[in-house]
Amino acid sequence: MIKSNGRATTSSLLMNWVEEMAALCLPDDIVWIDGSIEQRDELRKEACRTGEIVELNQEKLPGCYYHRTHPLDVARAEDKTFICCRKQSDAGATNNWKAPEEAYAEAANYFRASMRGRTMYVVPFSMGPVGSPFSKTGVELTDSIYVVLNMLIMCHVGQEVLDTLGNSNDFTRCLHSRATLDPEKRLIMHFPEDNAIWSVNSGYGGNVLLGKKCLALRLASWMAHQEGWLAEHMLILGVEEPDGHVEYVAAAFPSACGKTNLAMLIPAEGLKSKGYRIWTVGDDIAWIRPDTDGRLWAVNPETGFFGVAPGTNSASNRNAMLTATKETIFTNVVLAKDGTVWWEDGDGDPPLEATDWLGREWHPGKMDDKGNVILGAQPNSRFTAPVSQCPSISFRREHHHGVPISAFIFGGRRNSLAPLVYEAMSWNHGVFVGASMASERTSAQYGKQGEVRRDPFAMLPFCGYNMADYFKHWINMGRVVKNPPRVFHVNWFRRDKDNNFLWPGYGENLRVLEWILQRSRGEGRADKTPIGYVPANTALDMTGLHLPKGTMKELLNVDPDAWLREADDVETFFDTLGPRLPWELRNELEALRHRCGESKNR
Ligand code: GTP
Ligand code: SPV
Ligand code: MN
Repeated sequence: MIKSNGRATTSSLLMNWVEEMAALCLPDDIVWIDGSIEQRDELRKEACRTGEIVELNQEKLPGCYYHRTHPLDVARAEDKTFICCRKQSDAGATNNWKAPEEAYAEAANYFRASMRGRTMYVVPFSMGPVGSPFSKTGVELTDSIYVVLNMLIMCHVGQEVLDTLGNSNDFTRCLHSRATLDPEKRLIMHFPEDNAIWSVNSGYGGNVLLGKKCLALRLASWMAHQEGWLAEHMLILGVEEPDGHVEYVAAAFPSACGKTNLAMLIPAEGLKSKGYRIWTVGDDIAWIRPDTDGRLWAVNPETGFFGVAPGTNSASNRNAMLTATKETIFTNVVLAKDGTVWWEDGDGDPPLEATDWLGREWHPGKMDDKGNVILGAQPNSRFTAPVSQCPSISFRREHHHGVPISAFIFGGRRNSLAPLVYEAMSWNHGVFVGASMASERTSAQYGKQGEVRRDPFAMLPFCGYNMADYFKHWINMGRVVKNPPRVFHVNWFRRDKDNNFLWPGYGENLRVLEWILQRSRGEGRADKTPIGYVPANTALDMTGLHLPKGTMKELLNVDPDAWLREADDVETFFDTLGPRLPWELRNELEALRHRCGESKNR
């Protein structure tokens, strides 16, 4: 007989499903998460007792906790992630696919009795404000308190969600079990036609916080395609001008390529006198809808940041550091003896006495047998912190309609080729720029680091349907709105011959944002190149930033030969996407080749 803390819902649909899943996973207990502080505190105590989390120094880091994932479970598992729709062609060439019946049966083998001796937590959650017409409801069943505590930060959770849901069937059924954490048996499966997600044998963020990448991107992108909106891997930020006018941009960069950093930008010293202020609306996911005013409006469906720790410090991202000072969960960073945390390129000196992310004794400069320095924090270690604690959080964050978008920005890590910034020549060209995005692989995904891979719209791992259809959907979106935003591409990561970054990045990126907003208003001087418009000489305000002579020229340089090679590579990629690839993109590709050829002959 399963114990339970009582019916928290009158919905027979929900009760039946919870009972059905319990009959599969066989938990000892079922606990409904009500969203109260009292219950959260009980769960924290319980997880500390079992060692699932560690309480940090409550004087220095009030309400903060520490967690280590399994050493083989530190990033999203893209090769174990599947879209399980009836027709394989609807998942498309970029997604792993399994037939739904087969997928359920395979995963059920791992879920069966996986919660014996454990508790099943029922987590009702809302992506977006509870009850807003733009929000989506989910219920996640999980055997991990770590997951529950993260969900409490990342989205709206609790009784309020159940009350709003009532007896409706309109919720995403999310099932998660750590099971044995066996990487060979790990499966992250999405059933868009059933509005369901099954995740088993992982305990890492993006694989298990099912409201985030699984619901808010993979399933939501499927829904958005059918319903006429966009679910995107984008940050949203507002730039406030001295007169109080705020304009908003949305930017897509692949994982660990600077969304959180840009979303929380603090204006560079040299630009302070201009009086700009940056407002953070979101750092990872944007849901975007056309509105009656002929513009696109965006909301951030999350209430928390799940940010990369290494590299985050008071100089690179002061707002993130200030956000993560309380009520924060730190995962896979260095745990100091005094109950504080540290990570590479963080604040302050590394602790002399500490344990590393693997739980081993660790000290600064520790080396392995081969003389290589041992990192204390896992490169994809993260902090989970409430957005409400962010000093730059936008007052419009919870607004039902969100914010109107003036510009879309695409970007990635490119050692060479892509200039600091360029503007697309039209909406369709902008879609081409998004579709042909590429970036060096980072620690946020398994695979060879540094290798350049195509990552269209930063959605390669997150588009829940056929990528070619997704491109067409973007092309169509430009037609349904009267004033589509202009589209830009940025690259903060271009390097010189000695492999140093040419651009200082971070707060200095505001110089580029300023030009982007000028261009969207029809101002800002630009030069036409084969790939689009780049800032004209002296069009970027460089007050207070002294780059070595020639650097700006190198940053904005467009090499037609290199772009012709790029065009070949893009074509090879497009060819893998199958027959549904929109002809408009093939036209854009040929136009790019033509312009590069012309510029060579000039
Ligand atoms: P996900 O949470 O995985 O989606 O990542 P993200 O896109 O939010 O990336 P994040 O902002 O956490 O940045 C990842 C890494 O990029 C950090 O190590 C940053 O220090 C680095 N980074 C961010 N902005 C810049 C920049 O302008 N220039 C340079 N050189 N590095 C940057
Ligand atoms: C990303 O990898 O893009 C992230 C982290 O934002 S995760 O939630 O793990 O997907
Ligand atoms: Mn992300």
